[in-house]
Amino acid sequence: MSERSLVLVKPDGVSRGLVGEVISRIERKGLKLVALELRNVDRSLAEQHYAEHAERPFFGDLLEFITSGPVVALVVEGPRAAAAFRQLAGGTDPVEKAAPGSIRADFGLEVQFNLVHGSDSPESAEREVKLWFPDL
Ligand code: DAT
Ligand code: MG
Repeated sequence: MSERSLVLVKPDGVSRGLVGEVISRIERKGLKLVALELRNVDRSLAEQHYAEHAERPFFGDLLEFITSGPVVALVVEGPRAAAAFRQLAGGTDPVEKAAPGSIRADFGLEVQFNLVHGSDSPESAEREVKLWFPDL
């Protein structure tokens, strides 16, 4: 059974020139690319994307960051796509949680600048793919 997931290379990943690195890892894992776009994120999309964090103390900084420069948004597809990309990404904190060899562990230092986003479940993926790529 195939599944889709939303992936973002966040502004830090784009500005550091890690787009190719992330896409390469997705392809080598065996996930298929079904959408790919460089895009600027407006406040409304950022708020909807991170709605689950609206009450968190870091929400303002998170919105500021995700709208600070272009992101690369992708939809990937394959068996257990959401979990598979989360494995490639590593845990949220690049130092304390991300496993060695993951994207966040290999390239990140701080939780706010952890380079990539991946939907955290098939249900989140469905919501996020619709939000970012309504015509897909
Ligand atoms: P993930 O991106 O691994 O799904 P999340 O959904 O809990 O993590 O949080 C979304 C993003 O918010 C995360 O990638 C970075 C930021 N963030 C999370 N916890 C934070 C914290 N304690 N301080 C600052 N930023 C945080
Ligand atoms: Mg999350």
